[in-house]
Amino acid sequence: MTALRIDIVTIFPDYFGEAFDYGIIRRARAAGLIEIKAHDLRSWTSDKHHVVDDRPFGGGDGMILKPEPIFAAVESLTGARRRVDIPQGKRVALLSPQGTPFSQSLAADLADCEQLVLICGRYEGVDERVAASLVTDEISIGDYVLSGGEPAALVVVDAVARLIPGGLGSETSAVTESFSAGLLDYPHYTRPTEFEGLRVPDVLLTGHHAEIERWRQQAAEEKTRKNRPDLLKK
Ligand code: 6GU
Repeated sequence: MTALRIDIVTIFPDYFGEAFDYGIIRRARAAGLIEIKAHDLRSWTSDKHHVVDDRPFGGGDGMILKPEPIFAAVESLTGARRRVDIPQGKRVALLSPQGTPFSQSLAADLADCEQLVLICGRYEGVDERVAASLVTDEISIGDYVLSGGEPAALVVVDAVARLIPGGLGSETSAVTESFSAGLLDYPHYTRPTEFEGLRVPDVLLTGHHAEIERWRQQAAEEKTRKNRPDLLKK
């Protein structure tokens, strides 16, 4: 068993602060299952002012992240200067709103690799040669625009860390819960049985395990129909 190494490339390394010091990520790190480091993209610049961005060819608003520091970062972290040279077992992902949608199955794929490099996009874009020729994956976490890839990197690290074998509080919950079954999770309740007139469904108090199982399946389907009907149409 060798630890999954996650390298985050960002212009805001301090953004990640204590983010990896809590919960499952902290336990996975403490257990040696995962190693996470945030690197400053500016450390791979070679000019005096550590410039990482420039104006877009063709005009338009905003600044574009330059290719050279990103290619240098990936070379120093993986040994490869092109996607085709990235070794089996390593993944290099650009986080951008133009990426393929992040999903539980992609998280499971990434949890299986030995090294994951996450490149946080910033400003109005990243020079397209990074997506076209360098990275193995371009990932978006949803259909909305963030000002940078840093919050998305946190999302990816969290989803991946909890899928590493041995990194879970409860071994089975990762496989039985939402999405792995193609449905949302069923509703959960705990004490008290009545709170300000709001009752826990009686069936959950009966101890009839088969009936409880049936109720949970049906409740999961209803919740999915209400909140995520798109999941049922596949
Ligand atoms: Cl990965 N980055 C940015 N900047 N915006 C996003 C995103 C990523 N995923 C959804 N929106």
